[in-house]
Parts: sequence; C-alpha cells; structure tokens
Amino acid sequence: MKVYIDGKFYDEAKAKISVFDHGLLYGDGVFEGIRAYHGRVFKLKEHIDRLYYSAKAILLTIPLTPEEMTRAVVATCKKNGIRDGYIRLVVTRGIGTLGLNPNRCKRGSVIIIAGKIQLYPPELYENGMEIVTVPTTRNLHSAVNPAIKSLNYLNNILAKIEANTAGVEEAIMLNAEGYVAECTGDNLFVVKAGQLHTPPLYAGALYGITRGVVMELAAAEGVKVSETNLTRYDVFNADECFLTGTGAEIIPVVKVDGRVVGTGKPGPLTRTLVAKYHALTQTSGEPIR
Ligand code: PXG
Repeated sequence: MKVYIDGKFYDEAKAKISVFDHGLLYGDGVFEGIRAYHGRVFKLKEHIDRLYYSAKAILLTIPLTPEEMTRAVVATCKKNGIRDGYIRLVVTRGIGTLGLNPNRCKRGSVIIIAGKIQLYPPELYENGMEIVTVPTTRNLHSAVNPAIKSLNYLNNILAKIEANTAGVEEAIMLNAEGYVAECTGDNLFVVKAGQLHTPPLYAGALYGITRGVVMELAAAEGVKVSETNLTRYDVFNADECFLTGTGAEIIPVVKVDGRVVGTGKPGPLTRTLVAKYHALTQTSGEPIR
C-alpha cells in the first residue's frame, strides 16, 4: 500500500507523521471516510465539500484547493489499484509546539489512505442487527458541534465502548434533551406507516452523505421523508429501522434495547432501499483513472 502524505507517496511502513503534529497531540484536525465502488469514487464531491466545511468550522486552512484534493484522492486510489475500497482522508493542524495554540502550527498536513473496510459481519445485513441506547450523549452544538467530522471522536468512541460492553456492534446516542441523535458512526432511520423518519441535523446528527442519498432514493420511490425529533419510544414502535453510513451502507436494525422492532426481520422498505443504494454505487461516482 502507498500512502499519500503532503504530496508524496510512502510505503505503508514509512508512512509516518511527527509526534508534534497537533492531530495526534490534541485531535486537532478533520477527516472523511469515502468508498470506491466499481472503479469510481462514490459521492466524492459531497465528501470533499464536507471536509472543507468541517475545516472551516475549526479555522483550519487546508493546504490544497478542493480541486487539488479531488485529484489527490483519485491519484491515491489509482496508485493503489483500488477499484472497490475505502479511502480515509485526514487533514491535521500540522506540526506545532507543545501547548495547544494552533497558531504555532505552520501548515496543515494531508494524509490519504486507500484500503479496505468491513464494519459489520455479513450476517447482520441479512438478519438485521441488535443495538442499544448508551449513556454517553452526543456533544452539544455549543461545544464541539457534532456536524464537524473532527479527529476528536472520543464522544463516539465512548459510546462504541458502551455498545461493545452491552454485547452489540452499534449504539443509539441521544442528545442532551433525550431525543435520538444518531449512532456512533451511522445515521438512524425509522419507517412508520409507510413514511420514512430520521432525526433532523439539529438533533445532533452528522450531515451524513449516505443519509442524504437514502432520503433522495426514498423520495424517488414516492415515499414521504420527514426530518423530525424521535424518541426511543418512536424507535421501539417503528415498523422498520435501519442505519446508514459510508462504511456500513444501509444496515437493518431488528432489536433496540431488548424490544423487537417491527417483525424482527429486515423490512420491505429497508430491502428496497438497500437494492437501490447498491445499484447506485455501481453506476455513479468519480472515475479512477
Ligand atoms: N454519523 C457519524 C458520527 C459518522 O461518523 C455517519 C454518521 C455517516 O455519515 P456518512 O457521510 O458516512 O454517510 C458517520 C460516518 C468508521 C467509519 O471507521 C465511520 C464512518 C464512515 C466510515 C467509516 O467507523 N462514519
């Protein structure tokens, strides 16, 4: 594997950054997780846009234009012979001094890794997964805004540990008001009476790119989609539930906090959306060439 760091490619073993990089010292930076399917980078523009929005929110100057970044991502895939894979794009605050002042960091660093990802075992896609609600709530907007895909993922990692402790792979995170925000690395949807509902972004969800695609696919199917505050009660009593994310794609949820959701099997709308999503991934995206 060849890893892109600041304009050069390095062998995996030599792909290293400084211990003085504030990305390491303080989690000061932003990232994206992107997928390639069938020789194309899926929704690359949307991911690049979100990266620059995240960077803007933390006053981080990315040392490449969005066009240069797009070319660097495609070049890294090409260099690694990626047709189907996972791309991790990281921008750190760069090398600084000890002390958290970012003004001491002269230049941000750009890292692009193109490899593979397998978040959940295949049987969970077939049979649906069980999730729980965890005690760790989503960050407040007034603290580290959950819309920023920053290198500081401890909020989500703590929730993931709580999920694992409970014996499951993913967890519902509530916001400080007790409404459903999202999961640790996935957005959440429920189906009720033929309509699709997902928490609004102000509930503390990431502006999920898969979320956006699924909302468009559902609308194209004539399904009404609403962004509305959801409680755990709404999830327990949904007809169907599923999660969306670049890594997870669309994964059915069949049990939440010990309550069976719907029939206890992946529902018909979930299955339709999975099929439409897979079809889309095979036919659209930025060509790797
Ligand atoms: N919420 C959070 C907190 C995320 O981190 C999503 C929702 C889904 O967003 P997208 O844009 O991907 O539909 C994410 C994205 C990993 C991994 O390594 C996590 C994500 C994506 C890819 C890999 O666990 N999370």
